[in-house]
Amino acid sequence: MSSSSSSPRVVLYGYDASPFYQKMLFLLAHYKVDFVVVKVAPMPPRPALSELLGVTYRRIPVMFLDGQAYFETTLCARALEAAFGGKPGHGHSLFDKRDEIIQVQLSATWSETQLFRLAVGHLPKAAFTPAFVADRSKFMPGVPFSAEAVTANLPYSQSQLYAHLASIEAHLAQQQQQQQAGSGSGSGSGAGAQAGRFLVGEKVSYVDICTFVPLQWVQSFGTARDLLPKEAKNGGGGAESTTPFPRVVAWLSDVKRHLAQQGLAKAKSIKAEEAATLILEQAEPASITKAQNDARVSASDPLVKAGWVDGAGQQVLVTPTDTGKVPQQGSLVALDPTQITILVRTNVGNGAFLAHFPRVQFDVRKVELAKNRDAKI
Ligand SMILES: N[C@@H](CCC(=O)N[C@@H](CS)C(=O)NCC(=O)O)C(=O)O
Repeated sequence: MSSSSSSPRVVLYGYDASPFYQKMLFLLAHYKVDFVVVKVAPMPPRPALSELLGVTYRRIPVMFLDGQAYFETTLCARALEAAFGGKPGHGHSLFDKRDEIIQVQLSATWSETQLFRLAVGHLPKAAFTPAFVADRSKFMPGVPFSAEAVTANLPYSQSQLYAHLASIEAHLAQQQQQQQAGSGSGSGSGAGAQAGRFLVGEKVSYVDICTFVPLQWVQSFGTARDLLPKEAKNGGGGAESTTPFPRVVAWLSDVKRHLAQQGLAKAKSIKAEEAATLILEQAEPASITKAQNDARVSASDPLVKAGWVDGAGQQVLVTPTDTGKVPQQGSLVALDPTQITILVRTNVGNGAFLAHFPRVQFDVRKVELAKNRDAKI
């Protein structure tokens, strides 16, 4: 039972106000991938995931590619890159192979953690409805989350944003100087006016998209308009001329333009039931069996040595350690140095699919040890 070759290979779960969901729309637009979307609520419960697919992981987005789940957007990006990056009819590779790994690590810790937290520190007052405050206080335990707390801390958040923007501005200035020196010395890259406009070279890269997401989010709030003014409507230099960071504002516009040129977010929304059927059809038993046969759990893995994990086939819980610390249960298929794969069984019917998590910022341990988990992470 396999789905037709014209079925979209990607199913994305999310809601429009989520910046990480928007990031996935940008990536899918860049790679020119046909995909469908299941819109879910901005707060749990999300029966489209929990009831139909047995997904208890609480964060958004969740992406399925060829019937396999990818939790966490950098992992999603790398799966999309492997499937589509640079292939005929798809967008260029977003990862420079010379320093892909370091770019991924820096994006995850700098853009996605530090800048994202700063963006949350600039949320407008209207966002803080009682239900949202109650939910997101549980989502980020230990981080005071209320209109009052965010307002009281705004000078710090702005000072941090100021420092990060100054670094990006200086980096862009350096890039442009090098570019000018390069063309002056007759090296003749011939790359034209766009060269050096992006963070790591002449083309949009993964670093651009990761860094763009939280900064564009702040820009859209208008709560830091002295630093990041909204774009001038007519595309003139108005916004750039009133900010200390004109290169950053111009770079944000360039990334936005690149994404718009890719025909941003033309996804079709489908019903949760239809999506679950499609995913479970694509989750072919043969590829699940193959993954189980290739199972990799090394006896020298630190978690195996410590007795937190015994081996493949065992029921484990995988839990984010930074935000939304809700575990996902499944049977362990692979524990690689950088990635965790489990088999998740659906609550209804007899479905099952492979689910992948990064290892950084995720805890994995056998179910029997679950009681210790909250104390440890
Ligand atoms: N590092 C994660 C972060 C995901 C994340 O924090 N998502 C937010 C939405 S933007 C979320 O799930 N918030 C709580 C919720 O929507 O229930 C990723 O890259 O996927």
